[in-house]
Parts: sequence; C-alpha cells; structure tokens
Amino acid sequence: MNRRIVSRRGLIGTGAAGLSGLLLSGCDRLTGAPSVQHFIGHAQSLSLNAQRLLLAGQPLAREYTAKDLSPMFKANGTSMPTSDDYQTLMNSGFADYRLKVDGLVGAPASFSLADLRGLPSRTQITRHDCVEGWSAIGGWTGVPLHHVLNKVGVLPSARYVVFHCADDLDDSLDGSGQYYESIDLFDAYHPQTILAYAMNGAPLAVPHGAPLRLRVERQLGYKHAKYVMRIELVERFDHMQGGKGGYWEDRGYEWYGGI
Ligand SMILES: Nc1nc2c(c(=O)[nH]1)N[C@H]1C(S)=C(S)[C@@H](COP(=O)(O)O)O[C@H]1N2
Ligand SMILES: [Mo]
Repeated sequence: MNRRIVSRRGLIGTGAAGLSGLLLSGCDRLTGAPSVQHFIGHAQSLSLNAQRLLLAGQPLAREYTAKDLSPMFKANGTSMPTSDDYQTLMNSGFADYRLKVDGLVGAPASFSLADLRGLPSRTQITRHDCVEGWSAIGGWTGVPLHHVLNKVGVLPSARYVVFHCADDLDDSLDGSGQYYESIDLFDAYHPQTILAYAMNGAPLAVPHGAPLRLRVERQLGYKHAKYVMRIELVERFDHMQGGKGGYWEDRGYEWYGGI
C-alpha cells in the first residue's frame, strides 16, 4: 500500500515535469513563427497532446447498474452547512450559485448551475467507500471536470486542483476548519471525475453536497468534496490551511486516498 502511494507520487512528479518540458519546448519552437502568434494563448494552456497524455491508460473504476443502487446512502460529515452565505443560496434554490474557477488558469470564470448543466454530462453508478467502514452504491450525474477546466484553460505550471467547500466541519486545527480537497491532473482529467449536480436521477440533496460535489471514483470518500464553491488551480498546496492538501489529510489521512 505504501509502496503504491510512493510510486504513484513519483509518477505524478515525473509526469508533471515532463508535461511542462513538453509544453515549453513547444512554445519555444512556436514563438518565432508569426503565423502562429495568435495561437500562443492556447499554447500556454494544456495542449490537446498534454491532455491525452494525462488520460492515457488510466483504468476506470467499476460501474454498476440501476438494480445495484443502495436503498440507503448514508450522508457523512457535514449534512447542512451553517454559514449565512450558504443558507442564503440554499433558500433561493441555489439560483444565485456560481462556481468560481481561478488560480493558474488562462481565463478565470464562474459558472451557474444552468451553465454547468449545459456542458456535456456523464452519469455513472459507482461504489462509494468511506474509511469509517461503510460503502454504498449511488448514481451520479454531472459535468466531467475536464470540460470545465478546458473552458478556463489550465496553465502548464498547474499541478493540482483544489476544491474549496462551503462548510466548516470543525474549528479544531487552525481555527478555520473549512473543508477543502485536492487532486492531481491525472485524476482531474479522468473521465469518471465529475462535478455532480444530481444523484440517483434527482437534483443533489443538501446532505449529499448540494448544489455541486466532486466524484473522484478511484479514491476514498473523503476526497469527494461536497458543497464545492470554488476550484483553484495551483502548483503546490503546502501554504493552504494545514498544508497537506485536504481537510482530512491535515488530520492525518493519506493525500492519495486510493481504494
Ligand atoms: N464539504 C464536505 N465534503 C465532504 C465531507 C464533509 O464533511 N464536507 N465528508 C466527506 C466524507 S468523509 C465522505 S464519506 C463523503 C460522504 O458523502 P455523502 O454525505 O454523500 O455520503 O463526503 C466527503 N466530502
Ligand atoms: Mo468518509
């Protein structure tokens, strides 16, 4: 298990360095040619080839069928964020919700739920495994994260995607306790990594993370950030909160919560 984590981290390091190298050499060759000057904006965000490299040979998490759906899907951790901001959004049915996407991107943007529903969607029935010792099979519909990332353009210096959530789970560590999570670009571009706005065919309910939650199917439950308000592309996360890349990571869990 540890070996797997270490070797995967090694792989992430090489992968990201390789990608930057690839993109830089591409840029160097391109800058001199006036005919491609207007493409420079694109060359500075992840190229199609770089994205294909991120997707190559990545296994899918097992998918189930409707008859496998768990009759009961427990809500865990926060089931009702208490902040005024969240309560206001909730009381108007999330009509004013905007997902912010910023950090190391070409064009920071924000998306309403209608915007997100208007992007290509994916439905998947998967098993959710919580470290607390329970599992449940649920159906999730949402927009694959890579579609959102491609709208804003990921800069080659970005290595992680950080999800900032609406809830304060507790105040025990640094006085904030705000839930957050992070994944690398391999998981970010994975076809089953989606921002889900529906569960089992109905709009996502508040206990399960309304209006938007992450599904990152090859990892454990705590990585699946609920109540996602903002997505930030970063090169590193050691300056954020407890420095370990997630609420539970700051409290001792592995950053890569592989199943
Ligand atoms: N924002 C936020 N996301 C969260 C949590 C939380 O408390 N707050 N709990 C995590 C844990 S430990 C699990 S198992 C799943 C639970 O998702 P569910 O409530 O839909 O079962 O959400 C994860 N994402
Ligand atoms: Mo969990």
